[in-house]
Amino acid sequence: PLDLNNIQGDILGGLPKKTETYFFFDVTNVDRFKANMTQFIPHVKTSAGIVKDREAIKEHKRQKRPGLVPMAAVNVSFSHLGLQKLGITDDLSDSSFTTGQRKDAEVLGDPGTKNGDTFTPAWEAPFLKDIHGVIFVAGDCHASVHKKLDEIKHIFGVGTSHASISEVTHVRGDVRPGQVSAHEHFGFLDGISNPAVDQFDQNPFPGQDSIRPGFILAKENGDSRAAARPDWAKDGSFLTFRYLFQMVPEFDDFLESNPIVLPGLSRKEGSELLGARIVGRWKSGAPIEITPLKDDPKLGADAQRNNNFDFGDSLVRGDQTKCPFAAHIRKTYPRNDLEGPPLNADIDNRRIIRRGIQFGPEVTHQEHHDKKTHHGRGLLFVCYSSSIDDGFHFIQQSWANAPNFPVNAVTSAGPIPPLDGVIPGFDAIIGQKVGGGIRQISGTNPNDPTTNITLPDQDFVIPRGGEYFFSPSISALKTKFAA
Ligand code: N7H
Repeated sequence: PLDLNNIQGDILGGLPKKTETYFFFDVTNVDRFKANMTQFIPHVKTSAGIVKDREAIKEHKRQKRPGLVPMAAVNVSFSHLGLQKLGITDDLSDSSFTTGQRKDAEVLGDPGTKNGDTFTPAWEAPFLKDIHGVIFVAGDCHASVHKKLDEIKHIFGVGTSHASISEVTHVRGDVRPGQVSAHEHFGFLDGISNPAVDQFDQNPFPGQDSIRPGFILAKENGDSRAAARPDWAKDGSFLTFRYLFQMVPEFDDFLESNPIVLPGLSRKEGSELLGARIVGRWKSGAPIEITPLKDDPKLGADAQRNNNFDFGDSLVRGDQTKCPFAAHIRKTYPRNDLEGPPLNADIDNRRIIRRGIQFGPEVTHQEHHDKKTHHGRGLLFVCYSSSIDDGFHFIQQSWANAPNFPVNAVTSAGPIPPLDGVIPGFDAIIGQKVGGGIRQISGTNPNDPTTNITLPDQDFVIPRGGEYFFSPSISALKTKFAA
């Protein structure tokens, strides 16, 4: 069985959170840092701790006590540069991690400038600097998180003459207010579909695929790179962080200006349908594969049903009537398009566990009126997997950015034959055009699946920073990162 006391809590259970602060740091004094780590490690929330916290939250609700359970949970993660700084030279066998995200940004398709061979992504200044690690604190309210973060900063002497780390930058995420608290800024319910991990998620929801732990945790059953990795990497996981800004008024304007015209649909309903077809779910979370033309909020909210679908044999038939091939959830997890016959491809190594949180304010009247973003908002995207090469990096580059995918997808079982005249197009949410070309998607109109719709030049999601990290096990923290 998995040793839940040894695995950081965000990976398998997710830190319970209304707000979360990511504190990016550099190690400035290695010896002092290792000594400080000994004090810090007991603060790190484990997966076993998360299971207990969940029980406490359930009990709180059962007893109908007011407010939230006061809580602040801490995890820590290191970049390749951080490992180097600490003198840890083992190869973790992931080239994206070793390269670092700033250098990977060109391949990911991030906007930026090229000077000779050097590409500089158009990121916020702190993310262009070296970052050694990130300490993140999630909790029920700002006061709980502040208090905890102050304790942690105190341990590392931050801001004093005996500091062992210095702050590079910090970013704060907050779930959205009221009714939309579980929805991301475009308005869609998020956090519905993550894989269940064997030996941790005992009762997967209908339609929720179980994967072996080694697809998320290094050196566990299923990790194809296990043999190449050092012993201490066991039960750690790679954390991909992306600072993603969302152009919400512009996205809304695009939907409002391009309603899908179908008999019986009002203009407003036509716009909502376009949004649903771009994502693959209605704002309520209801999958369009189950309810293609009309939202069904009860279905969207029902965890027993809202993930219980696949795409039938529609890919084989080239039929996008129910869900476009380029819909965000179909691009990033094509389900039986690849896993079903005739390919029967195994894509468990493409699964990631997503743990993001929103940042920034609600859209103001002024922004809505101007159809233009004036205040930064979006998603602090975080995901875990036992390989960034096979997970995030691959999904972004070879699926979301690739207009042909999943048609012509090359899998271990061979390519899918081209479909008559249908090029699926970009993932309109996260697909990046990688230096030119017209951004198009097909299949947005259920009655006319071959018609292309052209997306505006300005992407709806804009990366402004990020890094790749490794979240070591507790025993690795004690033996390799502390003294
Ligand atoms: Fe995505 N969105 O609001 O449109 N995502 N995503 N994502 N995403 C999902 O199923 C969104 C991003 C995945 O298992 C939902 O839980 C936005 C990146 C995967 O069926 C919604 C941003 C990557 C899934 C969004 C963003 C992914 C998924 C449906 C950026 C990886 C699960 C809710 C600002 C490269 C698919 C749900 C499945 C679902 C949105 C980013 C991947 C609503 C706004 C960078 C694997």
